[in-house]
Amino acid sequence: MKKKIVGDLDVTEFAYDLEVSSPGRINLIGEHTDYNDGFVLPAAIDKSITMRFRVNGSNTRCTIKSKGFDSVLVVDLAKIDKGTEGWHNYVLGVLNEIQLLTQGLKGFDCEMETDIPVGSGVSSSAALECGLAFGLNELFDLGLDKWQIVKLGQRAEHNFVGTQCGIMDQFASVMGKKGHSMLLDCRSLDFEYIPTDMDPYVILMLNTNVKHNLSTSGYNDRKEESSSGLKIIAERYGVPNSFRDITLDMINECKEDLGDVRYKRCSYVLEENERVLKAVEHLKNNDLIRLGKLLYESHQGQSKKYEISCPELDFLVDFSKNWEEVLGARMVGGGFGGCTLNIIHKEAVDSFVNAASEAYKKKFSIELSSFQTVPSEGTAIIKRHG
Ligand code: GAF
Repeated sequence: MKKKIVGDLDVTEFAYDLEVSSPGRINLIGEHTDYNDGFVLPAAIDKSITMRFRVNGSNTRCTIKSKGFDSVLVVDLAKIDKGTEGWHNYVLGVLNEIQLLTQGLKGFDCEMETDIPVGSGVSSSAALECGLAFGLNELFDLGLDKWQIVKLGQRAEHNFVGTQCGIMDQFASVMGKKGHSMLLDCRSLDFEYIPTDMDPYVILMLNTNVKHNLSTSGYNDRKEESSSGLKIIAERYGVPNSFRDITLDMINECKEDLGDVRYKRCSYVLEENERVLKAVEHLKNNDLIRLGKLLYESHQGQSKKYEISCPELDFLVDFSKNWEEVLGARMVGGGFGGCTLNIIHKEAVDSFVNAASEAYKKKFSIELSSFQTVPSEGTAIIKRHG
């Protein structure tokens, strides 16, 4: 094997003890509802991060090598501080959270590569967090269960990355099941696997390849706007501070106190929750036409009421409306860029992608990319040696 040195580090591919795969996710419907005690309907996808691990014999020295970024992160477990480079904080955050929960972590080497488009709203970040936590749990027999892995991934993002995300992405990455989406009640954390085979329709993702600067600050702002709106309503009616304990009538009656922005945010959350539950009924009844309509309504809410869309996403959703083979489309994930999800007849995929790419390029001078996906298994071991 040929030695490869980056800086003073030997980054030759190593013989590993364990190989883990951790998927990204889509979300059929239910956006920005997770941190609002609401419902979501995500699925793990057939794009994932692959992570190979080995115990390196050191007590505290860890190396994490990313093939995509061609860089190595070296961590001393005795002293974990926030880093400066993008993906480092996901890793550092996870290591820090594991250390807070267990004593069992020791030095390891990890190399990783991914085919999940990064920064595209399909949660390459949760895949990384959960793959790392899951792999280390197996490697060092830390005794964490799946929900602990989900929640520590979320905390890593809160504490080290700075996005006050909900639970959906980590949940979908870890709990995903082939052929199923998952209805998650983000208040109780109860969930149900929903068979999601749409044949002859398929799930097509169109990637705007834009990520507007607002993506972190806008996300946190939305969280603040919805929760401060909720507080006003809950106080006025003396009900618990949860979107599950208020009604649209209450929101309407508080319209003046809420002001325009908070009014829009709060009513969106309740409407989106209702759409998720209806979507599940339509999926169960194989009524894809009604499901598709809900996707369009959902996007309308995200664009006009929650204001997390952007011109590129709106353009692609509007474009799809001219195609009868597309039953529905909407933005996916945190918003302000990333992908649209389209439910489209399988025979129309190629011509639709060609036409959308041409129109998108003409309008924005940006290349569109696309991929088809299917609901897939969650984070899992691929191979173990020894
Ligand atoms: C991001 C967050 F990480 C999720 O928790 C969720 O809020 C999503 O945006 C919007 O639905 O992916």
